[in-house]
Order: sequence, then structure tokens, then C-alpha cells
Amino acid sequence: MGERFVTRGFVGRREDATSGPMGGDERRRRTPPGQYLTTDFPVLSAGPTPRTPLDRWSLSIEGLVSKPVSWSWAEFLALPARDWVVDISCVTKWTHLDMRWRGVSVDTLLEGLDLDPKAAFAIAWSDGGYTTNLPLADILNSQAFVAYEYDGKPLAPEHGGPARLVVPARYFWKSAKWVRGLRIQATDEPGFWESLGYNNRGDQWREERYTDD
Ligand SMILES: Nc1nc2c(c(=O)[nH]1)N[C@H]1C(S)=C(S)[C@@H](COP(=O)(O)O)O[C@H]1N2
Ligand SMILES: [Mo]
Repeated sequence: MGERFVTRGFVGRREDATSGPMGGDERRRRTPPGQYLTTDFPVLSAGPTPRTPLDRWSLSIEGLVSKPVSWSWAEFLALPARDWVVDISCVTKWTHLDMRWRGVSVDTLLEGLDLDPKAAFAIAWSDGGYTTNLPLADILNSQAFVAYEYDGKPLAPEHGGPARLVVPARYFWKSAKWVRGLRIQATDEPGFWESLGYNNRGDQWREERYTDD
């Protein structure tokens, strides 16, 4: 851990996208294999949309940290946040370029938490019971954030509001909607879709869609 982990398709593309009208070449270059581009934002949920009132919402980091931490909604909003413009790819084959979010970096959430040297994986868990697993190396160094706004507006409940994890360098099932916590573990543990035949890692540039890809 701690090494810089730059993932293709995420870091270092913003300059291109803002320097002028996007050409077809650039659009093709930014479209992972087997994907098509859309400007829609489809909703894909495995169950009903949970609606936890904000006064009962919290975000927790637990597991292999010296002291677990939990933020209320107000405390979460007081954390340093930034705007993120990222390309999102769903395993159902849509890719949406330059999606605009506001949220708190996972780096910020883990800052000062004193991770156990054995810490290697994060299990994101959500209201409604959804889980997804990620190596810490896939979510540190500005690779993941907890978003509470999309396109300048509060994140809609069907898209994971009040807050969701966003991991742009992985297929979108790794971006847990209605996220309520990250459990830090030494060992990996497949989440909801990973247990149902989807790939454990889910790198869209390697087309890691299903278990044996
Ligand atoms: N809690 C939770 N998070 C979830 C899901 C879900 O069913 N529940 N679906 C995943 C899948 S498969 C996808 S493609 C994206 C869809 O997000 P969207 O509905 O905002 O497009 O959320 C992911 N995160
Ligand atoms: Mo998905």
C-alpha cells in the first residue's frame, strides 16, 4: 500500500476533455472494449431504493483501523470535498464520458485512521444489504470517492443518494449506491455481484466482466 497506483481510464484525462470539442478519436480512445457511448444515466438496482432519513444516516470506517470512525450527515458534508469529472462504464455495456460529481475522496476518509499493516481490502456496504469488495490499492490515491452530488444537484435516491461510492476505474457495480460504510479487512470477500458470477476485480479496460474473464 501507499504506492502510487495510476489506473488507465481515470487519472490524466481531464486536460484532453476540456481543451476543445471532443473528437471521435478521443471518444473512441476513452471507450473501453465492448462498450458503447451514451449520454443517458440508466438506473440499475438489485432491489428497492432504500430511503434512510438523513438524521439516521452515518458513514463508518471499521475493521482493521486503530479506532473505527463514523460521520453523521452534517459531519460528512463538513469534510473536504472536490469536484470529479470521470468516465463511467457499466457491465451492461454503456459508457458515459465526463460524468460530473461532487464528493469526498476515500483518501480523506481514511486519513489519520492508522490502518493495520495487514489491511488490504475494503468491503463497501450499503443500506439494503448490497456489498462490493475492492482492494485498497484500487481505491486509494484519488481513485475513489463518496459522492453526494451529481451534475450540480443532490444525488437522486435511485442513483444512490444521499451518498454513493464511485470507483471510475472499475465497472459500475463496484460503485456502491446508498453506501454506509467501508469495512477494512486483511482478506478478500466477494460482494453481492461478485458472488453471483461477476468478476472479482471488474477492470473495464481488461474486460473483466464475469468470474473467469
Ligand atoms: N447498493 C447498491 N449499489 C449498487 C447497485 C445496487 O443494486 N445496490 N447496483 C450496482 C450496479 S450493477 C450498477 S451498474 C450501478 C448502477 O448505478 P445507477 O443506477 O446510478 O446507474 O450501481 C451499482 N451499485
Ligand atoms: Mo451494473
